[in-house]
Amino acid sequence: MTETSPHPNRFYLTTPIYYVNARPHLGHAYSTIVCDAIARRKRALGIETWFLTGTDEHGQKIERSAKLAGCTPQEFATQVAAEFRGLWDRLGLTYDDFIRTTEERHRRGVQKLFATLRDRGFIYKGSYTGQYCVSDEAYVDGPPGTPCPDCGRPTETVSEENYFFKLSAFERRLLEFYEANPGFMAPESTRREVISFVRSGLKDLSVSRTSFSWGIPVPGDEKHVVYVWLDALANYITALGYGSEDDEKFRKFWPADIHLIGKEISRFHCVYWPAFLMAAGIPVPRSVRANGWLLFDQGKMSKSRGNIVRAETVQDVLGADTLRYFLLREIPFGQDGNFSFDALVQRYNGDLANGYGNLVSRVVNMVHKYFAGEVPEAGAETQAEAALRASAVGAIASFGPAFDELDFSEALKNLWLLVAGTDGYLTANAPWKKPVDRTDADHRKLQARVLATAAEAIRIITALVFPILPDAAAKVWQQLGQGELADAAGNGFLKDLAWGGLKPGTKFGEPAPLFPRAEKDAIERMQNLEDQNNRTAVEAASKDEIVAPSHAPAATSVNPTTGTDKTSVRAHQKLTPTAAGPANPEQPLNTAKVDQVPTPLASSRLNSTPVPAPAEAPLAPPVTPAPAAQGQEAATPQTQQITIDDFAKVDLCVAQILVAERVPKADKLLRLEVDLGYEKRQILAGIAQYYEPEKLIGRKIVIVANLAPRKMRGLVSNGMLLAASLEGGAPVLAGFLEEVPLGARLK
Ligand code: ME8
Repeated sequence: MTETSPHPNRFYLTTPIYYVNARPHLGHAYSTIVCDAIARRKRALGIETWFLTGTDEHGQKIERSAKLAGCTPQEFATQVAAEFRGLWDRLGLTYDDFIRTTEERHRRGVQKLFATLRDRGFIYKGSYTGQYCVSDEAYVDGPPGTPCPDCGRPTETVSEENYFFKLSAFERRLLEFYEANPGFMAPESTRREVISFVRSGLKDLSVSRTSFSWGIPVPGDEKHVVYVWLDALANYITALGYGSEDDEKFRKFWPADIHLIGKEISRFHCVYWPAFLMAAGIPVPRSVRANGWLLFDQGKMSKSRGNIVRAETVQDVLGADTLRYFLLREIPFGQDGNFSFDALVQRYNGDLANGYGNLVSRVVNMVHKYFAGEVPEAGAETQAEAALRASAVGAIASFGPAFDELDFSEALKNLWLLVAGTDGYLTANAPWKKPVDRTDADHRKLQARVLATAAEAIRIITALVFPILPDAAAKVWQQLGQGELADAAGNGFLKDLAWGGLKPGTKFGEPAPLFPRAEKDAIERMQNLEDQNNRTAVEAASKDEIVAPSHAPAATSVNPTTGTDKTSVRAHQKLTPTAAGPANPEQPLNTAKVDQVPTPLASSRLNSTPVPAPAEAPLAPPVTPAPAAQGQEAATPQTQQITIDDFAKVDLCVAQILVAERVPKADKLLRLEVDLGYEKRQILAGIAQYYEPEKLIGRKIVIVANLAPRKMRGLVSNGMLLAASLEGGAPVLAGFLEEVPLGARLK
């Protein structure tokens, strides 16, 4: 950051406020842990620090999630917000405030901001007809059917009376601002992306919604709720008291020094937010810093993809410090990075157990053993001590700037050179071994010199690493006889950190293990904890769910239009990819079978051996074949056999229908918007004659997700759904009796 702070001895930093539609996972923990490490270092430098986090609880997405969960949005939000807060507390994160956007203090502040923007002439009434991505809560340019450019999900068409913010008026001003403040946003990829977005032209932005009500009412026109991003971004000032009688903190800490965010929300923070603030006459934040994505199993870790790992799992097996160290050391800040249990255990054993932990334990134990736990007088330095001292002094000089640039990985890598250097110094001087050519007195001198010097190097390492390994550092501080690290940090001990602080005669604390070596089963234990948690989540969800007959097109599924019991015909049907793929999409399903597409369930017919499924991902309900069906099975023509590799090419996924509507002038086609968890899509299906669109909403189906997109009637179909194709009858959509997460793969 190059800008001069208006309050150099204060620091205000924020995390994104997290949507309450998903439980917290490692991705959220990553951003929050980064902020916690920064906040700890700032405080330890004697800087008055305010660290804010919280939850984003309004908007259409949350309203819909609550509806699906069968509770009110407020109940839903309260439960998930408590989980976020609970996790931050469990991980020992030192946030100073946790804001929920459903709080009164926030409502008041948002309404004041909205009124200020309106009074200053930046808000006008208009109407918006266009596309909206509910998942990102973002307006999208383009005709109906345009996918969201950010997440790729299908957008919904919105036509509403809205209030607009004159964003277009800020195009020049924002570009000038970026130019004058090169440190405002980072990394460079974010900066380039944002600048090119603004350069391509800014349109006025709709800042209210009228088609749903879960939000903050627009002051003076309560049928509108404030657009959720204006609502959410304002948390950074409402939490400080903006809009209330007591705005002392706002005056003290604003503008923020760092808004730390994930890279996908840069536009909101680097374009909309400064524009809102400029329009309201409020100073803009000093910097926005974007972390890259934590990836797991090749994709961005996210609830919707179903590839999450919980922070609790890592904490329970290897401790919270290990998680912090891994995230900050392994992933260069700003870049995407892979998370894997393997890499985690490797770092743990290599850097913490065998590295820092082992070094501390050797030195502390030797001081106890040879000097009754009292730091000896080091005596005169030799070249070896001078070299180690120089390394430590270098570490003090370089660690801070790298850390403050958020280059944690580099900072830690260099600090670990000092760990390795100290280790090497110990080994080279072997204070535990007296060579035959040395007198006792000489050896004693060497022991004193080496152990006092190594202990001092450990003190420096510990002080520097404390923001990243707070628990371990506190233990080492005790062992080095330095007392409570929390007290030292409260007194700004880092500001005066210099070589030579460990005084002779200091009494060491008892040695205690820091990072016991992780055994082979650590990975398995973490994996088991995750599996167990996934199973519990699925079971909990299935208990709440009322499985209506229309959700269960299996053994006794009923045709929604005719009411016919399908048991007798089910057996000789195949689950057939439906609609958008093959020859004539308008052809009724029962005659448009797509046998050439291999389907897993087709190869394990409904009335034959159940498909082997992993316990955590129930596939299809067990099917008891009806006698008649068994008889018919033999008559079913056998399809060509395929190999498992052939089958693996077909991506069959669980999806949920969000929107279903008839396609004008196409009697057989329905336009569906389905949620795969990790993304939303539009699919066209030739089932309009058999299913009432309204009855399909909320239903979970199976789709072929990797079918090449196809255009029909001017609309793009992205995949096809599976249904049992009945000779001469209606198709029956494939579904599940048990609860299955969206995006679960059928395999
Ligand atoms: O976007 N890797 O909330 P959200 C790295 N409510 N960081 C990740 C991550 C991953 N795989 N997954 C999540 C919202 N994050 C809005 C923000 S702010 C005024 C409103 C982190 O629940 C990262 O910081 O989708 C990302 O920006 C944030 O969680 C998204 O949280």
